Amino acid sequence: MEREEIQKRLKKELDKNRYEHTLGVMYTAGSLAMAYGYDYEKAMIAGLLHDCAKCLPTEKKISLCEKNDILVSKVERENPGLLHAKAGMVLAEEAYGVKDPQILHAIKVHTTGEPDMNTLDKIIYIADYIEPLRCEAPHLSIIRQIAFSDLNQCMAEILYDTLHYLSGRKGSVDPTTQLTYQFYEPYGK
Ligand code: DGI
Ligand code: FE
Ligand code: FE
Ligand code: FE
Repeated sequence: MEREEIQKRLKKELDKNRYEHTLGVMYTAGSLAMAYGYDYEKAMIAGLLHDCAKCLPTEKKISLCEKNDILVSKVERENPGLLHAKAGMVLAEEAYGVKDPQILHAIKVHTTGEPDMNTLDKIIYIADYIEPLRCEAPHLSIIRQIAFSDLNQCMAEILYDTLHYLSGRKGSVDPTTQLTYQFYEPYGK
């Protein structure tokens, strides 16, 4: 599917705020790609689709994963907000015709991250956090600057704040989020 066609379809599938966030992530991912010499069209497609499964019911997200033999962990079952990443990878391929394994992988890991991410993974993870409509996270202004100078340091800062935020909430931390932080922590300043 062409980017414009994907965009039209997402406008119907997502609620208004989520759609606008998605456009923010698309353009921010494109900008980060330009800053780091990465294929910006590819980054924009990944950004556009990263939350494509966000507005599906939990049951639907679980079934998308299970029928593709993707393991749904106990933590994911108990915190279904995590599931839209893996389900989004499946949906991007099945419903939007994405075949590029790097785009699919970036969607898969955009919520928890994973240790030793590739450039596109980091671009999408970071764009999701810093896009212009995001306003609730702390240190956003410095994190937005770091995003354009050092992707690994930026990962460290975002993960630090995310774990701090999660520690004050009821849901449990996904072990992958913890492992991702352990990997990037040394890059923090
Ligand atoms: O889908 P978005 O809201 O755009 O962003 P996202 O996919 O990065 O999801 C962000 C939410 O996911 C945020 O509320 C924090 C939460 N999250 C990230 N890591 C974990 C987590 N929630 C739990 N329970 N455990 C985690 O490890
Ligand atoms: Fe998301
Ligand atoms: Fe995120
Ligand atoms: Fe998002």
